[in-house]
Amino acid sequence: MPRTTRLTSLLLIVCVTSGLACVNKDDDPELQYEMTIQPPQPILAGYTADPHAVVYDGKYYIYPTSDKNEWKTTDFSVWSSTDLVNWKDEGMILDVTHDLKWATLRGWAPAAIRRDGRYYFYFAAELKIGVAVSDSPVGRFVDPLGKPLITPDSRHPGQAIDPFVFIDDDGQAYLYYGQGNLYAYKLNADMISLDGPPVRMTPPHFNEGVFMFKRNGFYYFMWSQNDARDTNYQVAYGVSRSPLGPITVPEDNVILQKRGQVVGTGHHSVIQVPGTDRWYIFYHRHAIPDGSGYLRETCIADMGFEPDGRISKVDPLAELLEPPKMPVSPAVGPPGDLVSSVGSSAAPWLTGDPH
Ligand code: FUB
Repeated sequence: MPRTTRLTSLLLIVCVTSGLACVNKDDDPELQYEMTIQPPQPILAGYTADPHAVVYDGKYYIYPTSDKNEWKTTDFSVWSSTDLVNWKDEGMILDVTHDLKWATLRGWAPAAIRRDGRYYFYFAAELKIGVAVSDSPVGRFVDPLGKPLITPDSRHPGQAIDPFVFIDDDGQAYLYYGQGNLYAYKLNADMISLDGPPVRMTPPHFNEGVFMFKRNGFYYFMWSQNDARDTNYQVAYGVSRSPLGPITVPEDNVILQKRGQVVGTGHHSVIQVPGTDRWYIFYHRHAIPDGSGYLRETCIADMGFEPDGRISKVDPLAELLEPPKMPVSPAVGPPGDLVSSVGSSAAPWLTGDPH
């Protein structure tokens, strides 16, 4: 029996035998016990959020939002690691205030990818989405367009924030984004222009922070629910057979939510250790002890799957299991790709109506 369950049972027995009323939420022994658990340490120094993790050539990188109060953020930096535990601040890669012609503030929630030896960095600034390019994963990045790639549009309700980029096995690239609604554009091979209008593919209870990866032929779409300032900010998912949906949502599809002192768990990303079926989730929480929805910190946790392909629940109070050594020849697919190396399996739970 897990230690928490043992303790809960013990406390419940005490409640019953002593006649104490244990119904008040503040008296819930499980919740009280959870509050005593020391949360894992954040992995990046300072206040950061919306961590987007990638793997290039056997090295891990995290591109986060550099948090400032009221989300008045002005620049982006990148961190690198070879072991997922020790992270080096590689410095600023884009200064929103000085490097863009079309925005000076509110640089939020980036996404990064490599194609043909060039590195592409998608980000929101002043509720528009831009793209910047570099020859190195640690920048600096330059805006090749001199204007946003995506601007708000009354035909597409919701905020133009929180981009996510993905290149499928056939080479087609997609740019997903949105708050309130989830949209997907096809990107041209140049990665800095859009191919046609967007597809709306909003799943139920979607708020923002879309992320997608592919495993065993299924496209796993993940997103954040509720407002980022809410302690109930949490991560949910659905799956599709296509990169453009529709998305089918399984029952009980929230896989990461507040627990104990850890609240506001969301806007995440996922990496697969190349050549393995080991997965990690990177997410932010309200900084402990004095954070908020504006002052957050980046964390990592193990992520896994049930035998039928469902994503297992992530425990934000669990310490990281020993990270695997990065394989010497890492690439299963292109570096930074997320194609699984395990065989395909049926997903009998994938029977609900797609959205
Ligand atoms: O970091 C600013 C905003 O907060 C992001 O765009 C949202 O996803 C939320 O995390």
